Amino acid sequence: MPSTSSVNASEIPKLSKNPAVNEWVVRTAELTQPSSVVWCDGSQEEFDNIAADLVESGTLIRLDEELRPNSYLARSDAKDVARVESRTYICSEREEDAGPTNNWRDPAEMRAELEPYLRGSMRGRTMYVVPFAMGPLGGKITQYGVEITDSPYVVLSMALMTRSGSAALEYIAPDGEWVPALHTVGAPLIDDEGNEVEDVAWPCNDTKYITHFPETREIISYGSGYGGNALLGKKCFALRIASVMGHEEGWLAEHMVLIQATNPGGRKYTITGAFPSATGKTNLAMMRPKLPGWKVETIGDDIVWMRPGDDGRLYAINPEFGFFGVAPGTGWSTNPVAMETISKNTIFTNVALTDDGDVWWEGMTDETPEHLIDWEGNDWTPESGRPAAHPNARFTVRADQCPTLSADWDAADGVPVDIILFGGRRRTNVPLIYQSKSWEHGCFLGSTLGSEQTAAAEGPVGVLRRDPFAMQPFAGYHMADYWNHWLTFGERLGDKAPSIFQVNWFRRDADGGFLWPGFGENIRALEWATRRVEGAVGAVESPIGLLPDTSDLDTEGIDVDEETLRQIFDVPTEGWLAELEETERYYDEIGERVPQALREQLAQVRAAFERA
Ligand code: OXD
Ligand code: MN
Repeated sequence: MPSTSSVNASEIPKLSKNPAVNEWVVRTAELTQPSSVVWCDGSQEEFDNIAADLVESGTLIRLDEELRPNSYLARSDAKDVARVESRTYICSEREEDAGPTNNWRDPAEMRAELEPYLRGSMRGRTMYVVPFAMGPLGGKITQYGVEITDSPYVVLSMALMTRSGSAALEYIAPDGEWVPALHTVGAPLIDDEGNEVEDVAWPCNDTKYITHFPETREIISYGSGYGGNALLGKKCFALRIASVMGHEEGWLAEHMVLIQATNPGGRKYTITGAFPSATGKTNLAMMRPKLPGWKVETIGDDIVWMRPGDDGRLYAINPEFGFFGVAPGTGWSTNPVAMETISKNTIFTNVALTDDGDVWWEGMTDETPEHLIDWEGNDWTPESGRPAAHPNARFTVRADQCPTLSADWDAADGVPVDIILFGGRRRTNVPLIYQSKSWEHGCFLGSTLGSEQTAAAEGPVGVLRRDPFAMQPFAGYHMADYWNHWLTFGERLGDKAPSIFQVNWFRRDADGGFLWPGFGENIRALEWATRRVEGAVGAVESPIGLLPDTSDLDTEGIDVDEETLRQIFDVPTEGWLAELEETERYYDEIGERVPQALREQLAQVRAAFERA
């Protein structure tokens, strides 16, 4: 039964050493009018109590204790299943600073527009205050934030995805920087007339706003309880706001995986990779390499922050503390490490429930169960003719449950990067791997990255969409300025700059079949990259970049014959000229701020095709 009176401001604890945090908490409570305010300490006891309450209220289903210890299933509202880019706004002072890839709104106007939605939005609910760190506590690259939310599901998710609670609060110094991140599901339990409204398992609002104020480093999210819309440390802070911070302060906030690959001789390479949403970043992060003697260790699967260190190299951290991975397609044959990671202490969202109280999704096992309860709570059989799990169903789990987690994953100041990968889901044109000719050329590759649309965001699945640096939905400022920022690192890092490679695990043959086995076999492409870094192997010049001599690619033990290799590395002139034309159109859409250096790269690639 919700309390009909809202909390009294004088009763709200002021637990931060930073008076601005305390004031913001009080101000937000006065605006949103919750019935109580709880500062989260991040303890296991707190987690367990909230989870127990959510089981009782029907938001969470506790899974079978033997099969999936201490794990839960949540089913979202069917209209709240992915990030909503159409309702995501960058509210910079000047429109041109948001650029053509973002929805821009004037900050004052947006605040005024949000005010009536936020006023009373938490009535009858508890307002949770979740201090959190993005990055290892006390690290040089780390940043701090406080999320206020009225969603206990979000509190649990933040506890898995970030270093949160009292420990993080301690690091917000009295005059230290921190990002206020306000989240409400927009579903008060008391209406404007004072009547009680019945709660539902997944409260949300048909109207959604995911808003960012880059100059004042603030986030306000209204109406959604799902993933990147609601776990504000992730896309909103660690990418959109952090990319602006990085632009101003000389560092990079990227939508990247972060791994270490060790060769049979014991040399360890740190690799980051920008891949658009749902293109197998988690599979790469947790790869079991199929080449004998190789080891891959995991540091992060989604976001990387990089900053030049005192030695002139580029240092990287994973600012997150957990994985919010796409469940469908994750299985014992494709990603056994992820399957082990999520064997316990995991929250699943929008997957199917088995009759014995475990979870299931398409691609998890070779055999499909005969009966399930689908992600919407309905009976399901293989004959139902619809997926049992939502295509964007997720698992949320702490990173330290990952059996391949690197010992360096919590290194306070990060690890120096050797290799940067750019990769999309591309049926045609793009070879398995090739190297950039220079830093500028590498930036060109990043800026032209594209991928076939997946279910991680709204939009038609399968259509090729430009996703430069995999940051199209996440760069919090003008895309061309962002490209320019990347270009500046060429000079700053000089010969200490990581080597850049383009990869594509998804090339298809004429019948639509995948040409390359992918997954653990991708180590064969990475192995070539590491040998290039060592200068131990040559490369073949091509108009698009430096290709492997196919005899340098280790294909022993896999079913990839010479003809297949030829197709995998084919660089079709016609297809590329069409693509370059499209790239030029795309650059024109981004506008006149596109760096001249990138236009020159485009001209050089085109000229090389014309010469060939
Ligand atoms: C994600 C995404 O959830 O990129 O990581 O959409
Ligand atoms: Mn992502």
